Amino acid sequence: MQDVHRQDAYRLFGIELSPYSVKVRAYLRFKQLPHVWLTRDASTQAEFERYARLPLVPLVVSPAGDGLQDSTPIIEELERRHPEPSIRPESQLTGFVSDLLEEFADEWGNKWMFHYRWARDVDQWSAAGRIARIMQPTASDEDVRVAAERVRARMIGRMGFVGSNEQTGPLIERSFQQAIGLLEAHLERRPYLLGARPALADFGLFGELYEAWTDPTAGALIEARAPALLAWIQRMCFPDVEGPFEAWSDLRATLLPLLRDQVAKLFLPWSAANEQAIQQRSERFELPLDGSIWTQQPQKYHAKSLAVLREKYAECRKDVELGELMRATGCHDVLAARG
Ligand SMILES: N[C@@H](CCC(=O)N[C@@H](CS)C(=O)NCC(=O)O)C(=O)O
Repeated sequence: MQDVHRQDAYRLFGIELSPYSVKVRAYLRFKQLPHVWLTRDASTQAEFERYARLPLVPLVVSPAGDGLQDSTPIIEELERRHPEPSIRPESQLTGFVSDLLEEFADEWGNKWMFHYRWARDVDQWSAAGRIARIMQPTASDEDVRVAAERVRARMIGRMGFVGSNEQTGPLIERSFQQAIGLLEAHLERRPYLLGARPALADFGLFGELYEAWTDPTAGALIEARAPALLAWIQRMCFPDVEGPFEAWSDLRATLLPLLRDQVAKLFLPWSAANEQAIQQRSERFELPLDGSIWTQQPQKYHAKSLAVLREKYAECRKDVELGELMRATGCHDVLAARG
């Protein structure tokens, strides 16, 4: 049994159904950093509030007592404190591709997960029931059912925040199905996205795809169509170094289509339109995407992480091969724009 009072370890406050929480947990496991997983519930709320600036999980409290939030900065800070084994390929090009895919996973991949989880009755009840039970492990079935109904209503009400609605639902589902096909082809040949050891991109995509796999509808799609992806999801629960990162020339054939057909065609145009809507203080934005019209209210958080991604791209601007790849895939313009 884990000693939940241990103060000489990282304390990770999370929820099993939160993609960003399981992303950080997989990272801590990979780094073999001593840590305690704490479900954020009534019993841990007081400690959570002492360290959290935002009411969001995951929260990591270090043994020295500093609180870290937001999965990407959490991982980056822990990488600085504990550099080995590194999750960053030595090549600047693959390193940036990893950053880009992580951002794509956190922001666009989250739409797949959230949409599939809350769009249909069967998935809503599965997730709401699990959340309600985790929050009240000793409650009666009847109390859990009542709590699940509340969770279900609250989460359905939040679908609009990630842009899932009747108009966008079919596009989100097409994007997910295409993405798992592309990832399947890529992961048939290697244990992790960038070779024989996990990179930042693996942790980001794992969070979303692990959660999707636990849900009935998205999980059935993964199981039916993507056995290598499923094996990767299971590997990523306890990731390990199995060998070196691969050269871009080896990754290119099956990773380029993901950058071109998903990151450049869907995610980055959406990012740019979302950013513009925030700047113009619009309540909604619309853009043509994949043959239909995307419409949603702007997502504030995302504009900040897009700015960070652009800074990372600017830092790599001397890498000619990266510039060529970003141009060839159609990613360059949004990444190089001033914002
Ligand atoms: N960008 C943040 C997102 C964190 C986030 O959205 N967390 C969700 C759960 S996945 C949350 O805490 N929602 C409010 C709640 O559960 O009370 C990260 O990467 O950590």
